[in-house]
Amino acid sequence: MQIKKNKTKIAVCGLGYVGYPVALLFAKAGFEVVGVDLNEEKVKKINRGINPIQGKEPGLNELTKEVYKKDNFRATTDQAIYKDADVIIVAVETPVEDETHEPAYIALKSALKAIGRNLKKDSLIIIESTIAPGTMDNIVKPILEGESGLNVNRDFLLANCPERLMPGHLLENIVNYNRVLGGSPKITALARELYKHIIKGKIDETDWITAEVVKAGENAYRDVQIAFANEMALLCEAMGANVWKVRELINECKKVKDTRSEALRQMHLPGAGVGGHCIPKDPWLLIYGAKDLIDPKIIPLARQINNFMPRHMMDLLKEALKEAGKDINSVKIAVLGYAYAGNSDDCRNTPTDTLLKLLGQTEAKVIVQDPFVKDYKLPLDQVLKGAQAIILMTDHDQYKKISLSKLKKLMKVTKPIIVDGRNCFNKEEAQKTGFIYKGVGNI
Ligand code: SAJ
Repeated sequence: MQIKKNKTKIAVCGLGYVGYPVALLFAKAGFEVVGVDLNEEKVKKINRGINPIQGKEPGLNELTKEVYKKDNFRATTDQAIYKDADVIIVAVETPVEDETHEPAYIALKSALKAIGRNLKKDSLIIIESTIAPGTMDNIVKPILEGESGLNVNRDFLLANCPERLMPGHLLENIVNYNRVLGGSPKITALARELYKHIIKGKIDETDWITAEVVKAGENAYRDVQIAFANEMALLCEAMGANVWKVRELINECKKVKDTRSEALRQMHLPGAGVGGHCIPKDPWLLIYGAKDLIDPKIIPLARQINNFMPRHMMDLLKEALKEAGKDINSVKIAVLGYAYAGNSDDCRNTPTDTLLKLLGQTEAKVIVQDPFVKDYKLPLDQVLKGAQAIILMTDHDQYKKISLSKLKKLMKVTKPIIVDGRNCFNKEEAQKTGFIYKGVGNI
């Protein structure tokens, strides 16, 4: 097969935050693209030229309009269109089970079955979803071969090119981030021919298992780095140090000229927890690849530490209420921030859910505010009025701008409390203003 813009037909399976921008970029590059999604509403929206992705995504609305005019991209729920596709990019969700942390491949398996049943000879299939190491060999290949009766490499080509996307930067990431491309050399060379139409970043060719381990591993590494910062915060609280000052001075060490890159030396940010669509799940995908073979310690422990942090916010609240001589069951608590990351509306796996569950076990009156999340866009003065404590869970810029004296005036209580999960307020200033202040790593 050859990759030619006016000839190669591309199908994108899954029109979420990965598949939708990828489909648009290939259409913009001049390919005929059909996006397949099971969500009828979403398909209708896309075919009316409406961007289905929520949240601030620079350039995505404009690209939606530009491609809509070119009329070479359409969406459908009809999986039979794979019959005409020369290239099929799979970008469906690959969550892990809450209890077992095992991959939940429902979407992936059903997509692969539909593709296998409609597989065209000599087509190129590329898996962009994040998958546990070994999935290409043990799940993807057998389903595609089993459903199609064709043989990989001989009758069709199969590659793994894991997405590396952050909400809020989708188009920028697809175009500029370096990518890893797993498959046999002939296949990765062909896939490179395809991706060069939309990717400016470097493309590193390797094999399936390496590509799978790199993607899950890079996020597991970040999770461990964050867990270290969180454990440092807990240690600093116990030892009476300010973790933010400690972190600043540790990172100051980067001034020492040495070979390691500064980023590798940077201690990460302690906080109220780790949410999002990838960091909480990818470590589990990574170790699943070695299930029953070895018993990893650091990676599960990092998950445990990071999952503890929203619970620790509750501990800090209880300590502060005790100092204030207040009973949790008779106070109002204002939780600031529901989204999992600052200045985002993305709430997937938000640590705030864990905190709300714990608060829900008390009689406290709890109110949540978040300027980016539809259900919580409440006026701050209404939320703060009469609140004995605020718990800062998400570092939205809006929260950092609130003056402490204004905060105190709005709360209108004696011995007001700040539990600061993201180092948004200055402890000394808060105390001077009359707050009981408990910050993660700085109490
Ligand atoms: N967090 C901390 N401390 C930190 C960094 C993050 O507590 O030092 C928390 C955040 O508050 C958030 C969670 O971790 O709740 C995840 O934050 P994130 O910055 O990792 O954002 P994500 O989930 O969008 O991660 C993505 C990942 N990108 C891909 O999977 C392609 C990750 O690999 C990136 O490193 C990360 O974006 C990034 O660099 O922003």
